[in-house]
Amino acid sequence: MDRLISRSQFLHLILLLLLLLSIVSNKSCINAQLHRDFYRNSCPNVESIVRSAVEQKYRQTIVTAAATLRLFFHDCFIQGCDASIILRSSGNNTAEKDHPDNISLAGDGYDAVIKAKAAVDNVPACKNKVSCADILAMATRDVVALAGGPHYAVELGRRDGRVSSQNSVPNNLPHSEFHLKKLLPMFASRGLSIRHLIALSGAHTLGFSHCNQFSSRIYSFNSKRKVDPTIDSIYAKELQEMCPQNASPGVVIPLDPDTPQVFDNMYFKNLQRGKGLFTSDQTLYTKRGSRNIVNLFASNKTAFERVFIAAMTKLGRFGVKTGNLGEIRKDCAVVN
Ligand code: HEM
Ligand SMILES: *[C@@H]1O[C@H](CO)[C@@H](O)[C@H](O)[C@H]1NC(C)=O
Ligand SMILES: *[C@@H]1O[C@H](CO)[C@@H](O)[C@H](O)[C@H]1NC(C)=O
Ligand SMILES: CC(=O)N[C@H]1CO[C@H](CO)[C@@H](O)[C@@H]1O
Repeated sequence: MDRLISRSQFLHLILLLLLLLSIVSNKSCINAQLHRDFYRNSCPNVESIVRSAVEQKYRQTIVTAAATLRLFFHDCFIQGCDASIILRSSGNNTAEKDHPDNISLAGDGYDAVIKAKAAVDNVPACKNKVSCADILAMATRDVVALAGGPHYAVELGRRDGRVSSQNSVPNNLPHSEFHLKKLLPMFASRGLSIRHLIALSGAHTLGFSHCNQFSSRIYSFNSKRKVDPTIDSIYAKELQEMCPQNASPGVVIPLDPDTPQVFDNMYFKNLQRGKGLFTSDQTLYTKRGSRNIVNLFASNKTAFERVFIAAMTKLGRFGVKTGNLGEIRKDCAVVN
């Protein structure tokens, strides 16, 4: 009768609380703390310092571009973008980078970060102010632009993780033999849509792979067929020539056979012609939903670049440590 609040008022209150809760939790999820001018006061020239160090490294060794881009992807996927991938193994702890899935995380990506960090720390005001995680994010943006890709603004303010364990690698990195069905949830759980997944896979416009990542596609597809029918037959022959069954483990094959050093949308044109190197590449072209997106990116470079930038920005927010979490590592390869 004289209840303090009516049942409907009570329900409204609950709804309001739920709404507030979801806003709060959403906020911590999207990491509103990252922002573009994070170092405006502490190290105002950080972007140009990193860019010139990375540019110098790229001019010396062009594979720096692919190596750095892949490093960023692995870092963010394994336990958030916290530069844990850069830590080296110590004592009884085997770091992420020494897990077999790191194969071809070419040393030049690490080197680019170490050199850029040295350049930043060489400026007295900036010394020990800029995280390795942010340097990796900036260096990645810079190599994409240097290789001919789009230039984009990078959000900053990540702190470096203090843990890197080989045990955190399995299940966190996609494998080359995965089909869309297995790839999608790995990206979705990091807030990345199918469009993001496809645009990010466009990073395979750069760099190289070892033969073992696709040898089953050209030698032992299944009991009936030797060669994966989704591979263009001429391309399959070329791959068999470059990667004989007893190929030395050092042999590497370009992911984009046409323009392996240019960040362009050739990757998507390759998929249209059955020239995706991995199952995880060609699978993007096998179902209509994803094929439409591949076709869009193949025909419209601007559309690809826009989604790529959005996806990199989103990837760059995943699991970041801000505020009091983590640290600013003095040496990117070891915790303080
Ligand atoms: C979609 C799932 C993905 C799978 C299954 C995958 C798998 C692989 C594999 C197996 C290699 C070759 C490793 C070797 O040398 O043997 C490779 C290379 C590479 N990946 Fe991916 N990748 C994926 C997504 C990505 C993403 C999202 C990026 C970056 C945004 C990326 C960037 C690269 C680059 C640049 C290389 C060449 C590295 C080099 O030449 O040093 N990949 N990837
Ligand atoms: C290595 O293991 C020993 C004994 O279990 C432990 O005392 C030590 O702290 C460990 N070192 C590292 C770097 O984890
Ligand atoms: C290509 O994509 C961009 C960005 O989505 C769009 O603005 C433009 O109209 C597209 N161009 C064509 C020719 O469809
Ligand atoms: C660049 C790098 O750290 N590569 C390492 C990857 O992992 C293997 C072991 O699985 C090491 O031997 C490599 O040195």
